[in-house]
Amino acid sequence: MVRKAPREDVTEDGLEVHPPKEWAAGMPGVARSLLTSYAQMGVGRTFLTLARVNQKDGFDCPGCAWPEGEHRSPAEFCENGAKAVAEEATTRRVTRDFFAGHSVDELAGRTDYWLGQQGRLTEPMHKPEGADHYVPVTWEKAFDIVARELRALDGPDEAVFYTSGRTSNEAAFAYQLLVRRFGTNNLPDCSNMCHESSGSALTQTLGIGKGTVSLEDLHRADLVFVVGQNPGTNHPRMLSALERAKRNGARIVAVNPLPEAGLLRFKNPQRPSGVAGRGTTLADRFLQIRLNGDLALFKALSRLLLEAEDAAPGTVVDREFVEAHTHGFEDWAADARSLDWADVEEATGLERRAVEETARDVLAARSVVVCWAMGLTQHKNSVATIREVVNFLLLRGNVGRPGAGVCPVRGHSNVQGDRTMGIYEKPSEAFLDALGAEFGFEPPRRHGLDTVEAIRALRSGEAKVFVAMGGNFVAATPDTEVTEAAMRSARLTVQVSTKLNRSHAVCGRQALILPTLGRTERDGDRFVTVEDSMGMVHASRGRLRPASPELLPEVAIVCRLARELFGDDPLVPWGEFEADYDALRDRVARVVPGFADFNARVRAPGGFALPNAPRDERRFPTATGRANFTVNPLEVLRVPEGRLLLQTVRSHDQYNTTIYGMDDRYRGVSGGRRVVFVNPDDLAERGLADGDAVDLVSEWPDGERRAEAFRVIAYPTARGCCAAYFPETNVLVPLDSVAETSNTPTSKSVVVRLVRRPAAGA
Ligand SMILES: Nc1nc2c(c(=O)[nH]1)N[C@H]1C(S)=C(S)[C@@H](COP(=O)(O)OP(=O)(O)OC[C@H]3O[C@@H](n4cnc5c(=O)[nH]c(N)nc54)[C@H](O)[C@@H]3O)O[C@H]1N2
Ligand SMILES: Nc1nc2c(c(=O)[nH]1)N[C@H]1C(S)=C(S)[C@@H](COP(=O)(O)OP(=O)(O)OC[C@H]3O[C@@H](n4cnc5c(=O)[nH]c(N)nc54)[C@H](O)[C@@H]3O)O[C@H]1N2
Ligand SMILES: [Mo]
Repeated sequence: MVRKAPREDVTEDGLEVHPPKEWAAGMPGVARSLLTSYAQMGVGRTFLTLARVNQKDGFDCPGCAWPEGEHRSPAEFCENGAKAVAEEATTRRVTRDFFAGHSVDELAGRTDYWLGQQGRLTEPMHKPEGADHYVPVTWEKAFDIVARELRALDGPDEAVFYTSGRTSNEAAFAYQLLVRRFGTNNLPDCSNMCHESSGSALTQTLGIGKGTVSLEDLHRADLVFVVGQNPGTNHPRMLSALERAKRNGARIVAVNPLPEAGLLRFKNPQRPSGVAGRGTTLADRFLQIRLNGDLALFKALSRLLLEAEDAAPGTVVDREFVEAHTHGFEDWAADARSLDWADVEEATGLERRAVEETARDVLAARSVVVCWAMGLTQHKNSVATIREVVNFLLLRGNVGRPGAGVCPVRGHSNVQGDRTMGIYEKPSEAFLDALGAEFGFEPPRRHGLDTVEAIRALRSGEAKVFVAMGGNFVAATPDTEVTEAAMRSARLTVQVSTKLNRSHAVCGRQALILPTLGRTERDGDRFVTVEDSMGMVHASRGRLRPASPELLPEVAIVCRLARELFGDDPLVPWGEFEADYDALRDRVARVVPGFADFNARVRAPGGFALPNAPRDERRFPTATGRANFTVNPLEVLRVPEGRLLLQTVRSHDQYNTTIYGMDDRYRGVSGGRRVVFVNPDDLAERGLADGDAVDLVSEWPDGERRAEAFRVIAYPTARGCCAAYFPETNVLVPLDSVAETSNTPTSKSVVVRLVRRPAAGA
């Protein structure tokens, strides 16, 4: 399977490569964000909009899920948050004339960048079966088409309802209710590709699928690990929290194959010293680990802690905690003690001394927080790796006390809230019981399809209708060629979207685009709510005039579709929900634990915190009723001779599949995205050099996959590893290469070989 570079990527002529930066944010960050905003929004709108980001009476930044905290500065946004806002608040528009002028096939030949640059969608559009263009359609007709196709199915499980993570709590709750009332749990979401591994590992070990720290805990920690995460680009406001922790005396350990700018040094744009000075050195220790080496690292650290305990019994292991609150310690400890150092060194690429020094950091710290993101979640053994992080923390009682705990850093701004509202293909019995009791129906009990399973079901024809509440399914999912073919075979695809993207162009035989409001826009006098990465729920109120008078809020789209589908529904007052989100929130309050008195509490400034049993009361609602130590065998990922391990990452100029621009400033790249970062020694071994053109070829039992035409960049990544951007490299990730238990595509460990391309003109 070959993925050709779409036409606009031939701007690669302008590609320039400079040495990577050693610090993040600061003045260039802010100046950049304002420039981006001006270009998209105009000056007045820029100030009006950015002034309202993350303020207590404003809207939640659609950038990431990092919490806001108590003391907000007047500019509580970052460079990349501003880009996310500008992308949504742009004054550019996609109109019916645009669709008349561009066929669906032509749009499929464009890049994600070009598509996103066209602006906001303005009215519902329909591609009838056999047509080559989208044509305008009324909302009534659009809902009629969807309802008809859903009713025509042989059963509700033939439909799939995807969700991306920007959807508000209100829309998510209404949407899952519609889907379950229709009769299926086919509710895959972007989480399946994102933090599903965290959810799986944490639910089993701690009894909650979320983190156990508050922002305050991070500020108070003695030692913070930042593992498999690039906060300088993806969670820039987290750098302020890390800086604050440092001022309070914390040490920071960065674990990453790449020396990411934000991890090394930070200039805080919101403090005068940040603009001019040298900024703060963030990471005290940088462990340049091999891809997939983290399970070995955490196991090795635990083993060293156990040895320290043997040398001075009663001083290292938190016996009281282990005895009172955990299960499985002895089995786990026996396994950890048998760890083979040669395996650790091979898996991590780290010297034993570096691991030993890190263990000393841990021994010196009263309280430890481990933060992580996609570097830990997108591997075959991700769930095991995260369970090993939990073991490491439990050992010294670093869960459920101030300054300590697990901190999976979420991606999309409401991905955590969507899950809390029931967007989940494997809902708990308790949730279904509560939902059924509240609305008087029997929800389906059979578990539904996750993202990878949904693609398989579309491919085999078992699923026929695909509905997406946001996101860009075909571009975000793995195995591009396979997924695109699967999607094109669907009878109907429906995309509820703010902006044009590839999933509108690579669509089913019949397709609908339903344009919706973004976070920044006024929804009458209503507000919605979101939950951040640390379980704080708060209101979000858009202020801008909607991009077009034709747009409907997501809640209205769900409710009107429901009314079309169920007619006069005696059980659910869809009309009332659409008009009055308080009525909807009252129902959430009765179904979802932790939301009692939702309407009153969410109106308090800053919102409210959801209960978190491990954090609040050291209670672990697991199968054993305790926090579980687990045994996770170390299997060193050995790469065949001549191959490299590829990770697919984000550049500084993208939001997942939304490409803001062609630069990756901190990594020193400008003017292009088809690049692959490789260690200079690995290049030399292969007879390759910086600047060479290569194809990336991944190997899998069912065949090879190829991504063509990448420029090699000699880069200080860990040996044996390389990195390139997603979504361009998604074609290389086989659909069946997934994490055990969580079924997350293994986007951070793809075995590839680099194949030199013939010189230009040859
Ligand atoms: N501006 C911006 N913000 C975003 C996003 C965006 O695209 N743009 N996306 C949002 C979303 S949905 C998410 S999930 C988050 C993603 O946030 P991140 O997880 O920071 O995103 P990635 O670019 O995938 O970066 C993965 C990081 O992990 C490292 N890594 C990869 N493999 C390994 C490994 O095996 N071990 C270790 N220790 N490190 C490894 C990589 O070198 C890189 O630094 O960001 C959110 N915020
Ligand atoms: N190879 C590889 N693949 C990956 C990853 C990786 O690291 N490597 N990361 C994975 C991760 S972590 C994630 S989260 C997924 C992301 O997967 P998705 O969430 O599906 O993708 P996005 O690119 O975030 O979706 C962007 C689209 O969302 C729509 N949108 C934006 N705001 C709104 C809104 O408010 N409402 C509605 N209805 N629509 C809106 C716009 O039309 C925009 O085009 O990708 C995954 N794919
Ligand atoms: Mo994500």
